[in-house]
Amino acid sequence: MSNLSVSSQEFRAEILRHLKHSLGKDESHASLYDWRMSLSLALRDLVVDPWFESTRKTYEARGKRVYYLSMEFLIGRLIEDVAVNLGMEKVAEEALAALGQDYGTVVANEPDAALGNGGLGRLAACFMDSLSTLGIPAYGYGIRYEHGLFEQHFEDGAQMETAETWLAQRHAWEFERPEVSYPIDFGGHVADEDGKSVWHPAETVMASAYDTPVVGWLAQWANTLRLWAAKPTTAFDLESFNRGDYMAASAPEALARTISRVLYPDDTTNIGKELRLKQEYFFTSASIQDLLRRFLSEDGDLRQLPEHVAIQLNDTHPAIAGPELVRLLMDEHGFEVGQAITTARGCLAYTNHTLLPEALERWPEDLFIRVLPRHHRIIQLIEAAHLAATGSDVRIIEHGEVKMGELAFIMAHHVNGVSALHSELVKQTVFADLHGDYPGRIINQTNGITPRRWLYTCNPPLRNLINETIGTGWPDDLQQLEGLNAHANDAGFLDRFQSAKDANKARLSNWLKARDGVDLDPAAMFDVQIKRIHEYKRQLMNLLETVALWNDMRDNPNADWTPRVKIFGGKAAPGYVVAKEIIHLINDAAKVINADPVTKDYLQIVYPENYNVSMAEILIPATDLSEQISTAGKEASGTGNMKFALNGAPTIGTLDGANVEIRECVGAENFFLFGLTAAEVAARRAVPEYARRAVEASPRLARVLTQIETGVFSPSDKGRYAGLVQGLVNHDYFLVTCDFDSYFEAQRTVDMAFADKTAWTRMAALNTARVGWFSSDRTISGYARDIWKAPSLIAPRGSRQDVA
Ligand code: 26Q
Repeated sequence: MSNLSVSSQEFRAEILRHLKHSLGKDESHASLYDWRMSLSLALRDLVVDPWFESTRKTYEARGKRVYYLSMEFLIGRLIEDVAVNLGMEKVAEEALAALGQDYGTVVANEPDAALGNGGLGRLAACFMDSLSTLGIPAYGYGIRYEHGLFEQHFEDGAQMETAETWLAQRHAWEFERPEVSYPIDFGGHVADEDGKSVWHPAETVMASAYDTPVVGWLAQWANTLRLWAAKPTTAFDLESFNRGDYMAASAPEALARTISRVLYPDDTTNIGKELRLKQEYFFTSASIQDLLRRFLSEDGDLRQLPEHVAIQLNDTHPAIAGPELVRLLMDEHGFEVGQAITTARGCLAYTNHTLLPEALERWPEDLFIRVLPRHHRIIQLIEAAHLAATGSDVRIIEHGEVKMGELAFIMAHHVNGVSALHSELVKQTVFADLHGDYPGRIINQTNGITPRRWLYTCNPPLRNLINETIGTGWPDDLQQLEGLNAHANDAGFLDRFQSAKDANKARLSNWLKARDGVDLDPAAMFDVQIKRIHEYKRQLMNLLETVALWNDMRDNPNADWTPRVKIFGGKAAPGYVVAKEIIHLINDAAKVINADPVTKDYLQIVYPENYNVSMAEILIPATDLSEQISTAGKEASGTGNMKFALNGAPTIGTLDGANVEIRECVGAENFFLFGLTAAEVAARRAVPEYARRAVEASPRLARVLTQIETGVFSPSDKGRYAGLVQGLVNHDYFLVTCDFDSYFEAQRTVDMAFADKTAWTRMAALNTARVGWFSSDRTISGYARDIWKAPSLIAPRGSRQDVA
């Protein structure tokens, strides 16, 4: 089913056909946008047959479909992704070249689909890729936000946000499905009528489907990402219109459209906003209605639903799926409550992504009743059934709040964490009591990343070297990278490995120069921390170490320093004041340090604006050192950590999240470990004044804090960071002060290691060779086997022909 048979001449004709008939342009008037759209549409055409074929096979098999419900899909760009999966990359490049267009330039014209905040949303995108590559019939369900994650700009070093507008241009990849739409009800009241509870909603909006095909490796299979847009039930209120009140006439439309207007940019604080709850119910209800309609059109007997439907909840954001499914089974299909709950639970599973108490979703009960009165009653029934069945004292509704974590757990047949450590902590902390009530329900599925995007596509130099060294079978069987181990002492191989890294560093340097006018020293170590800005991720500790290093360099300017570029990237939630102060401080410190003639050949800080998926694709292959330095016990998994290791960047990191498993795979000698363990963190918090003591014990740290506090980096506003520093000395919940010395020492070990070029390259290559296990194909196979019981409908990869 691969499209390798399309020649570049034929494909060029297809691009021109779209230019003419879809864009209405001729060659002489075509803009970059026109070329990009024509290329995308020509590629999309090639996905349609595999997509239909997959749908047909799914229908014939009458087996199970997986439904992945997620508020976020952080997709990024799609042109290269689709071209690579179709085996059409070269053909597309040649066809464009024949038309006088540069493939790279056209590809870069595509806006990122930024329908997510960070790790959770990107994980969903990697999972969609793997579900298709593995040939598991699946739908992703989410929201078609009109505005994705905000764009970040710096004004005098401070973060400013502007609205993202990816849909201002036509979206090339989607198919609008006006005929697929469902009413979504809100508010009103529940009446008892003839012994039945009947919901009389106050408002209704329509959920309207937009489908994007997601094609897997070599186009063996394609699934669907179905995103819902909110639309009014009627275009406008004709009565008002006829009265001449045109504003009132369009009120229902405005109201409806706010629901899918914008992605909430918070990723760790539960904001408790009514619109957020409406968004959650909106897309969850549409998805459940859609999958029930599909099931009923094929099978009929709803008691069999769990044999045909596996619903995965990506965190608690779609946790209303439980009560919604129970509601539909009871109110529309005559189930009695116990049977409805059992049937729903047979379908549902829940993935937890955080232990941070402030991130756990809870809704004020009065708000919940106002928006979803029927579901409130159903949750009471679910809670009663749970209490009766287990004798537990864990409630879903407590102290005037509806707790979505407890709801998701109780309604799921399996609950999983996202790394080995995290899953253990889920058992021991947030869900300890429920774990006792339902032993065996909590399992682990360590996260993974798609090697198609995160190695094959984003790192051509390394891809080519790997192909030449171990063959071309690895993109859908990543454990084959182990074959590189045998070359770890081969000087020729290591040379080529280093050349690939150098080429990627040069690419990054050129890109940064063109974008921001920044010059990088290609011989320097590129030390990179890219992720959302959060106190627990400790970008601040990285900055403190940078300042301490700067001090040491100035104290001793003639020593043999290892040149470093400290690269930061990431956005802060707009309302997260401390995170924004940290961004400001990094930029302020960059200004002073980068201008210092004493250290300028050895130390530079770079913080490019507006970090996103596409920037990650340039930064990660160019990285020498991966920063994964969260407070142990706080980062559920991390997935950036896997991307760096795969692209040949050793980690400096704590024993947190999947770092633990990465270190086991690559070997302790190829990982720069530092810091307290999760257990030590918990113990240290009990020590009175632990932060003050740590600062007193570390003159190096004390000096840095004094510099920041007294305005060395903010001369025009000397008190700017007094609060930030006082917060560290007095609270330091994330133990930056306690881990500082250990981190600083580990960084000096890194300096020494980097100075030995051959040994460093070997370490980098061994990272690549040994992290094949972190493919999201492995993760999805685990979900399919342990949770979904969903088979693949394509031939096992060994029995297929390898295509180079
Ligand atoms: C909740 C309520 C209201 C508004 C927003 C939210 C919200 C939105 C997004 C809460 C959390 C998120 C995202 C969380 C997230 O990205 N978690 C990360 O998930 C990754 C994939 O499992 C892990 O690798 C990371 O460790 C984890 O931080």
